[in-house]
Amino acid sequence: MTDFPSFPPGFVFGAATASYQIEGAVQEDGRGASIWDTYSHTPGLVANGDTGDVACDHYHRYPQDVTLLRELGVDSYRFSIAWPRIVPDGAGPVNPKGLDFYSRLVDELLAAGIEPAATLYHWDLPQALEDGGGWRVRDTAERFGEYAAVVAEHLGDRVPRWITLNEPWCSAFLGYSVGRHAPGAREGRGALAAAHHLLAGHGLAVRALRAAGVREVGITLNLDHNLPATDSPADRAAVTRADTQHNLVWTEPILAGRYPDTEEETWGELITGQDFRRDGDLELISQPLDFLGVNYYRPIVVADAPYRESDPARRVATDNRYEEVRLPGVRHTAMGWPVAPGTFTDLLVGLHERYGDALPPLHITENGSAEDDWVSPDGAVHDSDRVAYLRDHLTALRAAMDAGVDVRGYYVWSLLDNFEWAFGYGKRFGIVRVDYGTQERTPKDSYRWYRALIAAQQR
Ligand code: IFM
Repeated sequence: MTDFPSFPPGFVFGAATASYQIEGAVQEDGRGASIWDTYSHTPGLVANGDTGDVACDHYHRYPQDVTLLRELGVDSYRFSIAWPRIVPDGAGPVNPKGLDFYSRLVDELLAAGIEPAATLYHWDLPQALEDGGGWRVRDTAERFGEYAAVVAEHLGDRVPRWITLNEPWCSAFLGYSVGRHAPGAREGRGALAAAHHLLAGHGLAVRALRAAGVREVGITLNLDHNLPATDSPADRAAVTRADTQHNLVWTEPILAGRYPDTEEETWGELITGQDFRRDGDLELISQPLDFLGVNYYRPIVVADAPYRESDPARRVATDNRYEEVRLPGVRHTAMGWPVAPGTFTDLLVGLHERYGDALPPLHITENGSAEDDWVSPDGAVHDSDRVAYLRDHLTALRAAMDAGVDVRGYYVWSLLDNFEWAFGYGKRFGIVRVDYGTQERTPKDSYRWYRALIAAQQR
């Protein structure tokens, strides 16, 4: 008999996915091109030359995937809407067939007794908007607000929980500074402008969703728990810069209506002048939310480091004079990420302590692990490392709740193995295995474990 952590009645159990990672059908029913189509089709950028062209073929197989969700027993399913399916050129005509797809998905979920939770932006920006400057320019934020209004008008009555952006850190910094995500840019001020315009776009989308009268509005952040490699003042200062770049750049404007007071020491001359900020932006960005979505996977151990680029004119926004070092003595997942569940508790408790009453209730909108799992001769996938990861992180979550953090839900990442961005299909996060040759779905041991955990709760 397994001992499961228990959660209060009403706690939401869910599973999550994202459009480009699972849908495929990139040229069907009027969908426009996204920056991920362009990026993945550029030779050398994605492992193995993988693209999202077919992915898990969810666009055609969504009824089967909803059946998997129903049999899993989840209360809610978090999916994302592909902006280029709805507004193929990013601005201008709306594509009714794109809206129809999500409408059918939502109806299928509701018929299965599952609450839809929709993310408006999980990184698939219409390519036409990138051609006009992408998130570097204010126009993209304005267009995002318009797109949010269209989607909310059509689905707002049936989708109770809305997430404006998924992990804007990745959009701004992996996309415009590190260059490991679409559009693959390596910039300084461009990335900081992108961060600000993502925040402004979030604010405009919140307005649009509120105007449509939807039930719950939030944003999802991938918050990092940064630990100093040593107790030295230099490593501690490096943690401050890492915290600013990963966390405070989002949480300070959204939750406290201010920019981080550590931004100068983090970005130096890149942040001075800030001509992309406008009067009234902080009010727009800090509109009250019904929940904050937190995605958590691993701690980051940070050590002080010199600038990677000696020429200040060539520095990018993530060149914050720190480097990640390996956490000794713990297992690492197939992503090379350390498994240290106690840091999940610490992150949540720290967030609660920092923001107090200004912190809305939390939903853990992603948590999970990539493992090198395989189909055994008995036809099953015995992913015991993933089961241990999920068990230990749910236990750590429960500990944070016991310490006073108000957490209302948990979504496992991910329902399906899927396109893991620049890593392609080689990294498997699913609790259901996908055979990309046949599109066969095989629930793993972790699926059965999660199902049993949900069934064991007092509802
Ligand atoms: O696959 C991603 C997801 O798209 C966003 N959060 C992290 C996951 C694992 O890397």
